[in-house]
Order: sequence, then C-alpha cells, then structure tokens
Amino acid sequence: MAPSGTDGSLIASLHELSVQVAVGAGKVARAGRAGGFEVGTKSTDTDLVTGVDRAVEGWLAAALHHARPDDGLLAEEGASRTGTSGVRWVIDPIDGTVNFALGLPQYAVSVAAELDGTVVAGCVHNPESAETYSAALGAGALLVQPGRSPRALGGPRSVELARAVVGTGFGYAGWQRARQGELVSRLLPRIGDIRRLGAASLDLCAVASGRLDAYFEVGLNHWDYAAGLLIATEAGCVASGLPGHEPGPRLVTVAGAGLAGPLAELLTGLGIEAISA
Ligand code: LIP
Repeated sequence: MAPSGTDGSLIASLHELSVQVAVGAGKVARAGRAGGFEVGTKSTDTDLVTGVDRAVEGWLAAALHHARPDDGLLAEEGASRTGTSGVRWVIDPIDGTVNFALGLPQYAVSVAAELDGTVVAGCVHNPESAETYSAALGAGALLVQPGRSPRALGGPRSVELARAVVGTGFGYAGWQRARQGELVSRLLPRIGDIRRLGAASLDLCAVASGRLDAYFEVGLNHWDYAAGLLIATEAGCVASGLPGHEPGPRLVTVAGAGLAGPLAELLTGLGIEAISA
C-alpha cells in the first residue's frame, strides 16, 4: 500500500527514472566488462567486488543526485546520502558480481525507490540480455525485451510442490553454506528441482515472469531484493519471510499463490529458521 496521500504521478516518475538510470548504468557495466577490470574481495575470499561495481555505483549516485538532489541513497558499495524528500534510492550496482567477474550473463543493475520507507518503484536490468523488468506499486510489473512488445508479468504457472523448480542462493561464509547446503539436500527430494542462478534480483524476476516457480534465500541484503521483490509482488506472486514476518534479510520467499503456503510450510519444517540467524 502506497503511503497515504501519495501522488500517483510521483510514483510514476520514480518508476520512469528507475528504468532510465538502470538501463544507463547497464551500459557502463557492459563497457567496464569489455575493458578489463580489477577484482577484490569483501567479507570473505568468495565475496567479490570489482572496479566496475564501484564505477556503476558512482554513475548511478551521480545520475540520481542530478535528477533528484533531495533524495536519500543506500548502495551496496558504500555510497549513501541522507535525503530530505522522503524518497530513498536503494541500489545494487551489479547484483551477481561473481557471475559478472566470470563472464556469466546472469547479473543485473537493481534500482529501487522507497517513499517513506515503502518501495514504490523499481527496475532490474540485465545488461547482457538487455531485458528490463520494472514495476510501480499498484500498477503491475513489466518485462521489456529487445525487439518485442512490453509484456505484463503474471507470475509463475500453477504447479504442485513435487514438480516445482525452485531458485535459491548461498551466503559467502563457509559455515553458512554448510547449513544452507544441508537444508537444500533435504528439500531437493520434495520438489521438482533447484536452480542457483547467482543474482537474487534476477531470481525474483524469474518468478515474476514464470521462469521459476518459486525462490527463497536467507541472508540477503536490502539492495539485493528491494526492486525484485516489488516486481514479483506486482506480478501477483506471494512474498513472505520467516513465519509471521515480512520478507527481509533473514528470509525472502516468493512463489505463485498456490505454492506459497506449501513451500513456506516445508521450509519451516526443514528448519529454515535455524539457518537464517
Ligand atoms: C548476490 C545475490 C545472490 C546471493 C549471493 C550474493 P551480490 O549478491 O544476488 O542471490 O546468493 O551470495 O549475495 O553480492 O552479487 O550483489
């Protein structure tokens, strides 16, 4: 629900700006990958960051500040601003950095706009496929692909749990991966299959566009899921967190309406809460 008294035209303008800057940043990312880049690490040896992550974040921060100088900003690589407008941009300059660094075409620029703490617009753009997912609160979700008419997203097929293809991801710390992998080993016989595609924002958009039946992950950061979660819910998907909680860093789960309950129940029964601490 949009914050009370929200002017619909403001949400529409934030949506348009999110698409504009995400696509523009995608060009910076592609050029950066073509030109060679340095690779460093953050929390662990597997948590990569590249010079392109930082360049794309700088480009996004400048573009958003130029367009809306009074807005706030929260970004993965450290850029931040306290705004006065009530709007805060939440950005992941390259979601799926390991894929980006290895040359796998499954990474995205993720841009979300919060209004008084509620995400009201967002865009997830894959620079390699040139696919652009976006949504505005209450106005549905859209996929724009090169050479094709824009497609309204309606979420995944109706499928029972035993046939569901479910996306997930793993943290960067060894101890966390061991617990996550152990839970997946007990989940796998109960569903159709698992996909680990490496970028939460695109995983969420895959459910929104029917390419996955569901997705869950523990330990995400706000910038990983802020835009993709709005796109999934505006496509009609059901989003949840731990039992009785909203989706958040401890757990994000999205699925079609018929699958959401059985999947949440199964994950709870497998002990998802214990590994999401
Ligand atoms: C990634 C997420 C992915 C998760 C990875 C990593 P990053 O974000 O999109 O779902 O499994 O561990 O957190 O670090 O590439 O921006």
